[in-house]
Amino acid sequence: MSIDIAPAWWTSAVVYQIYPRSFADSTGDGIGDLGGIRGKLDYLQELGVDVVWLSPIYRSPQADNGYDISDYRDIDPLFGSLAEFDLLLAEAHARGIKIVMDLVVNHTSDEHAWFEESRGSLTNPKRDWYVWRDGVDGREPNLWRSMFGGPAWKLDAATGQYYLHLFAVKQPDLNWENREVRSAVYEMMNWWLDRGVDGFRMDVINLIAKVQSDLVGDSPGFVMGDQVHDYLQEMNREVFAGRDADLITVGETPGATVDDAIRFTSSDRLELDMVFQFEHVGLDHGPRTKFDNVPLKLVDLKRSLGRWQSGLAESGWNSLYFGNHDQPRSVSRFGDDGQFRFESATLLAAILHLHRGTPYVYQGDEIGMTNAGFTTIEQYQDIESLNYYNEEVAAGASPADVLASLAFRSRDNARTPVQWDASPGAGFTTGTPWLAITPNHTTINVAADRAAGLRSIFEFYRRLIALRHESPVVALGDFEMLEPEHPTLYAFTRSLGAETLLVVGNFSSEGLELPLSADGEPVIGNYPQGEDVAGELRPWEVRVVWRG
Ligand code: TEU
Repeated sequence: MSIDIAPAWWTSAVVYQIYPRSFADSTGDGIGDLGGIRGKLDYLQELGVDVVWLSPIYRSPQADNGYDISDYRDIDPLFGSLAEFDLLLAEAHARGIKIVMDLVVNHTSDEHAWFEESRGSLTNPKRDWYVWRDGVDGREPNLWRSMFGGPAWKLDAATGQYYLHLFAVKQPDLNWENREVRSAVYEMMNWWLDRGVDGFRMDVINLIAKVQSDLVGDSPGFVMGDQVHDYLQEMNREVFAGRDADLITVGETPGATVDDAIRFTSSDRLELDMVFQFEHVGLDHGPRTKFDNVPLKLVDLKRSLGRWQSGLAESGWNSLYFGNHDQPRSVSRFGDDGQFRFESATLLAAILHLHRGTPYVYQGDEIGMTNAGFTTIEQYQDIESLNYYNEEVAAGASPADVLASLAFRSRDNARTPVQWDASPGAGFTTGTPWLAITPNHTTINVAADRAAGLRSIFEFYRRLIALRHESPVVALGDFEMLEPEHPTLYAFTRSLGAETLLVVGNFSSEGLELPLSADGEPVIGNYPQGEDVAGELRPWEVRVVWRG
């Protein structure tokens, strides 16, 4: 690989995602807030992360926990105020931590002033800011389904037209074909950047471009319009051009292929720095819905991630993630959250962080938090989970079966409060938490993990993050997958110049005989050093060595 220009700073950076309502509550109302985040900046600095991405904190009716925004230029009072946000920004920057905002501009809340005007009348100047169509034969304009169940269109009685909502009814899609909409978004982005934020994570940004001819007729489902690339290039010219190079943009792009990602992220195209792709988190989804579980085969995971590694090797850049606020907890999904929780959480961390790309740590993963273990529908709050339950039960499914699906796939699994200590409020709140705290917080919590010495998952993450900072091989080295057909071994090398790093991990609770030599100078591993068993990996063992 030849590097003729200085690599971007984010090639050696690690991002930490905060889901504010579940991170830390400083007021006792049971909901996390900006004061809570400020109180944990030392913790994040110790972990060593470079960037914090905040899930939405804007003013919002909270129909989708803030992904339904009613005012892009204010902080929801649940979380604090603009003044407190400025404090957070200054205190984070003082510690060398950047702050990235979630940018949700495929849709707004139906309570946003823009939509209230738009729905007012057929002739309102903002009518065309959203996607309005007449019905066809007394029903919706096309056959699209909302991501959260039901048709993607809602009839608005006042004007007799339907508006498009790819997500909840309360999340009407903006019409990006309209130049005024785009300008209003760019102006708002500039306003935040002028305030000092360091970039944006762009929610479902590939969905902003609709194929116009699909909007009426029998188009069965959304397909990304090619204009998305024009929009992003325009955004670059109007927002990012001329600003310093320390910013970061990451687009969330469900359904994007490797080829799409190359177009989004090749540096010469001036669109995005990187995207979140979804292929590897769909491998265990059933054909009908994501709530049908198909046991994941490690060879499929390796084939998928390996293809993204080689696909973006020459141009473009990967983001690396196993979990976020929409996915189950990674240790419960890909590891063993019982007997081998420490081993599998650290194995997953090492595998992820040593791929080529920018790793994203989801809050709580750094202490191996697990799925929620909810058993009744009353425990759930997530709109997707509740809609799914109601639809399935209405269609005749047994509630117990639906609850079993939610227990492994619901987004609420990752949204339970961060477990800071063993106290009744888990150190998260002194009040009643908005979503139940996982009972295992009495043993799985930050305080216990930090006291666990060699078995601290936090400490293992801290070392991996430091390794990326220090080692050009980790940041930039070429990736090569080894033993792709092995059912339980995940093995690869990273190499740069004369240096090669070898990573071998055992994705099973049984011992594994190594089909390759893992000799070399130890870098990091999750079993006590010096006790390696030659030619063998113990349950969920990961071993990383420099190869001479
Ligand atoms: O998610 C978009 C998305 O496509 C999925 O991750 C989705 O949340 C779900 O898993 C579909 O089954 C983004 C946000 O991350 C999510 O929290 C929001 O609900 C959604 O957009 C709408 O803004």
